[in-house]
Amino acid sequence: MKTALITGATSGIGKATAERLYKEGYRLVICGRRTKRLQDLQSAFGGGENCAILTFDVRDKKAVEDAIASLPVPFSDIDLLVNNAGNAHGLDPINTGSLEDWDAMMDINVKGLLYVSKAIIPSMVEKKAGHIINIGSIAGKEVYPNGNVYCASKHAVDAITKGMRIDLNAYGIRVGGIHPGLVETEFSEVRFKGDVERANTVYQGYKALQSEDIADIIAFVVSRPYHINIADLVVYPTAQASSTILKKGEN
Ligand code: NDP
Ligand code: 8X3
Repeated sequence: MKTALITGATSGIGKATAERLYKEGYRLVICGRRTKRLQDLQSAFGGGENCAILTFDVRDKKAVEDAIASLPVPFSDIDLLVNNAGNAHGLDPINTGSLEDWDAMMDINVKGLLYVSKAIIPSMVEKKAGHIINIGSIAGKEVYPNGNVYCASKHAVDAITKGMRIDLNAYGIRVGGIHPGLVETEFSEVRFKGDVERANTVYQGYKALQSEDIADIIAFVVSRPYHINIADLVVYPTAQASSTILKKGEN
C-alpha cells in the first residue's frame, strides 16, 4: 500500500484528491487547519487505520516540521506528496494591494510548500524513490490584470517544481506540476474574503473545472508506470483559452 500526504485536504482540489486516492487504495495523511473537516474525512475513510490527520498552518515552519516528524510508521513512509495548500488573497492592482494579502500568498503558496517539501524530501532521497506533485496554476504560466502577487507566487511554484525535478533527478524521484485554470472550489470565496456572491460570479455562465476533474488527472499521473514522469500539465475548462479569455453562454 502506498502512502500519500496531501496538503489543503479540507476543501476543493485537495479534498477531492484525498477522496480519489482513498478509492485507489492509498494510505493517506491529510493536512489542513480545519481539524473538524479533516476528522469528518478521516471518518469517511473508515477511521485512523489508513488515514492520519495533521493539523498545521503551512506558514508555521516549526509546526510543519513537528507535525510531519510526529507521523508514526507506516504513515511516515511517504511515497507521494501533493503540495496543494494555497489560495489567492485579494484581486487588486499593484498600487492598491495590501501587504497582508501579499504576505499571505508568498508565505502560504511558496514558503509553505517549501517547508512541507523540506520535511518530506529527505526520506524520499534516502529510499531513492518518491513522487511530488505541486499544484501550480495557469497564474504560474501567465500574468493577468490584478493577479500580480498571486501570479508571482504561482510562477515561483513553477520554478520550484522545475528546480526540484533537476535536483532530485539523481535520486529517481518523480516531480511534476499541475496547473489548472478556473476550478469551482472555495478559492474565490477566500480571494474575495467571504463575499460569496462575488465569488459565485466567477463560475457563472460556463462550465468550470470541478475539483474531481483535477483529482482524476492526479490519479492518472500517479498511476503511470514508474519510468513515466508527467512533468507539466496545464488544464483549462473548455470555455477558457487563457487567463483572460473565457467564453460564457451556450455554444
Ligand atoms: P480551496 O480554498 O477550496 O482549498 C484551499 C486549501 O488550502 C484548503 O484545504 C485550505 O485548508 C488549505 N490552506 C490554505 N491556507 C492554508 C494554510 N495557511 N495552512 C494550511 N493549509 C492551508 O481552494 P482550491 O482547492 O481551489 O485550491 C487548492 C490549490 O489549487 C491552491 O494551491 C490554488 O492556488 C490552486 N489552484 C486553484 C484554482 C482554482 O481556480 N480554484 C486554479 C489553479 C490552481 P484550511 O483552510 O483548512 O487550512
Ligand atoms: C486560480 C486560477 O485564474 O484565478 O489559480 O488565477 S486564477
